[in-house]
Parts: sequence; C-alpha cells; structure tokens
Amino acid sequence: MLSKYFRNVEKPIPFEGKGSKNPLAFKYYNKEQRVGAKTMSEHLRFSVAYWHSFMGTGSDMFGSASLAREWHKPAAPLDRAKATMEAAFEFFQKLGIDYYCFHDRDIAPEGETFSETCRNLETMVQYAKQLQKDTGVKLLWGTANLFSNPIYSQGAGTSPSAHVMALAGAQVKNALDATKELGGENYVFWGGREGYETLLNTDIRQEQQQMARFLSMAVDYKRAIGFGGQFLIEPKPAEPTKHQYDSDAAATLNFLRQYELLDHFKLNIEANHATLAGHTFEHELAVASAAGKLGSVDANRGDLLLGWDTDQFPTDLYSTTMAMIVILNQNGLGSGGLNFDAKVRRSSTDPLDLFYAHIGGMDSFARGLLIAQRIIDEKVLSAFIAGRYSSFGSGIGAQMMSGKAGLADVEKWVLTQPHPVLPSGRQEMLENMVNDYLQ
Ligand code: XUL
Ligand code: CO
Repeated sequence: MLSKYFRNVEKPIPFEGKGSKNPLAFKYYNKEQRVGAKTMSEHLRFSVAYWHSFMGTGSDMFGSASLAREWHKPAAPLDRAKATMEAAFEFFQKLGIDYYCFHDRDIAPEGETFSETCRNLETMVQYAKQLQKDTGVKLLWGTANLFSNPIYSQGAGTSPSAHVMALAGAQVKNALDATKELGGENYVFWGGREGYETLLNTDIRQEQQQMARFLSMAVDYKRAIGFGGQFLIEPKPAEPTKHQYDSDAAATLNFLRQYELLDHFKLNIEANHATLAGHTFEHELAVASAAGKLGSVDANRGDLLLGWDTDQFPTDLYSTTMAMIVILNQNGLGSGGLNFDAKVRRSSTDPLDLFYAHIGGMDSFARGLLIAQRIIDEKVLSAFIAGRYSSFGSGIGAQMMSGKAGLADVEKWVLTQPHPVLPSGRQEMLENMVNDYLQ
C-alpha cells in the first residue's frame, strides 16, 4: 500500500459500528453489508473529487492558500502533478473508496501551447492508469475544465468566438480520450461559463444553438471512439455565470429535448446546485428521476445562511435519507455514483481532515441508505402515495388517463355526481412518521 503523505493513517479506515468513538472509523458504512438486494458499496458507489481534495488550497476571494499540502511542494509542474496523484491514490486506498472523478486540468498542468497541454494530459493519464491498476480504484467520471482559463471567460461552447468554441471542442476531445483510456464509467458536462452576464451583448438563441452543436459533436465523437460511458449534464443556476443555460433539472431536460439530445444524456444532480436554484436536493433528484434521467449525484451541501456554492461535505441525515429514497425507488444510479464534490473548510488545515470529511459524508449517506430502505420496505410513504392517487385506477380517473374520456365526457359524468370529497394530504402526519425512522 502507498504510504507517504498520510503516514498517520497506517491501514484502511475500518468499520467499527455504531458504538465506536474512533473518529477514524466508519460507524455505518460497512462496504459488504447487504441492504436489500445489494451491498452498501454497490448502492452508494462513492467517489472522491480530485479537484477539491487534492488541488484545493483553501484560497478564497479574501485570502490566499491556507492548506499547505506536501504534495504541492515539487517545483516542476509535472513532478507536482505526479506527487499529487500519488497522494490522491494513497488517500483513496486508505479511505477504502472505489471511485474518483477529475477534470483534465486537475490531473495535468497546462503547458505553453495546446499541444504541450495535451502531451501533459497523456503523460498523467498513463500514470493514473498504472495507479488504478495497482490500487483497484476506478474512474467514475472525467470532465474538461472549460471555465478556469481566461480564454473561456465569455463561454466555451457558447463563446462568441468560433475559434474559442473550436478550442473547447478540441479540449473535450482530449478529455474524452483520457476518460475512455482510464475506463471512466461516465463523462460529465458542467457548463460553468455557458450562460450570459448581460443581454446587452448576448444572443441567447445563437448561444443555445452553439451549445447544442457542441454537445452533438461530443455525441458523435463518443460514438466514433466507441466510448461506452454515460454522458451526464450537471445543472447549476448561477456562479460563475449569472444566467446559466443548464440552470436546473427541468431547464436542462427541456434544452436536451428541444435539440434532440435527450437520448444521449442523463443528469448529474448536485445538492448545492439544487439549493442555489431555489429547490431542495430531493426535488432535483425527483424531477430527473421522474424523467428517467437521474444518472449520478454530486454529494455535498450548501449553507442555509450563505447564498453561494459552499460545497460542504454532506452531514444532514434528513437530506441523505430523502436522496436515497429517490435513488432506491429508481433502483440505483446505474453507472453513476455519489461523488463528494465537497471541500474541507479553509480552517481545516490538517490533511487528516480529508479523512474526517469523507468518513462523515460516507457515514451520512450509509445512514440515509439504511433509513430509506426501511421506509421503503415498510411502505411508510409509498402506501400513502398509492392511496392518494387510487381514484385514477378505475372509473373516470382511468378513462381520463387512457384518453377515453375528454372534456365533454367528464362534464357529462360530473353532472351525475355529488360534489367531490378531497381527503387530507396528511403532511404533518407523514413528517412525524419519517422522523420516527431517523435514528
Ligand atoms: C461546480 C461543480 C463542478 C462540476 C464538474 O460547481 O460542481 O466541479 O462538478 O465540473
Ligand atoms: Co459538481
């Protein structure tokens, strides 16, 4: 086992169970434990986000780096990238996590020219391939960073410059090659700068057509190279761009449908993006799932008092339970997983904090899974919901839904009936019942 950067964690984090007081042990996440038809690791498919946990420095708008990472010390960019990757895989192994996710620019530095940048990526992909082989850790998804370089400040696929759109396309091609080479199970598009700041300089229709074409080119290239992973779009309403075109699940589904791309994509729903859009996490999951398009999850949380993407580790059991109910009800995430798109706080300066953060996130989702499975097994909500819509199972309900009854038919029927009686929605009773399971 690799052991250089996290020497004080000598062996993989153990499962010690509920009574344990060891902060470096799992209390609920027990990989091989069966929950319903699958093991916990099969249900949850946890992943580490390379960018936050291994590239993050703790800098913010008001202050410089606060996290002095040993793996960032080598001066030469490629040496630094290799040290970072070794630290990452040591961490994955010691945490006992099965997956990781990256942006092209997380794992490999940009060079002086685009071709040097591509060569750096290829070098680091070969390094990652070896480390994946040595450790058994797999790639959940890859993506291209189309938002940090200032050339993308006015958009990538939606840039007003055709040359920049072409550059972004070339970058995606290379990121797709890298993801395929590493056996990535999915590929994510997050449109960080795909939106607009002001209508004074923007043609929305043109930009949306560009975005659709950009995604179509990726679909064509995926087919050309035989990449079998799932394409995912990650909705987010704002930050960095004020109005993003993929602002929430509903808007993204509509966009994909309008441009005939729906068959090629699913959604990657992020908790903090949902709340920034004015929705709950479970709302976004449920909207995606109802359309058969919930593909993967970026697991994190925001802060109720702060209006930006704080990317905190998930700790709220109510939220993880609600999320797992949606995920279990659609029989899992398929090739997707739960990626911790979350960062330790700026003041959590010890590399050990990365362990505490991930252990907390994994235990929170493991508890959510256990609670959700019981709620589903005992039909706590499903029996009520089925009863609530039962009038559609026969009579006029069935006739309306099957298309047999139109407006004239329903009028005829209504005139023969007494005034409808509407049963209570029982929200408070159901809230109490869910709380009874949250232990
Ligand atoms: C940004 C965000 C990204 C995507 C991948 O808010 O969530 O890290 O997950 O580009
Ligand atoms: Co994300």
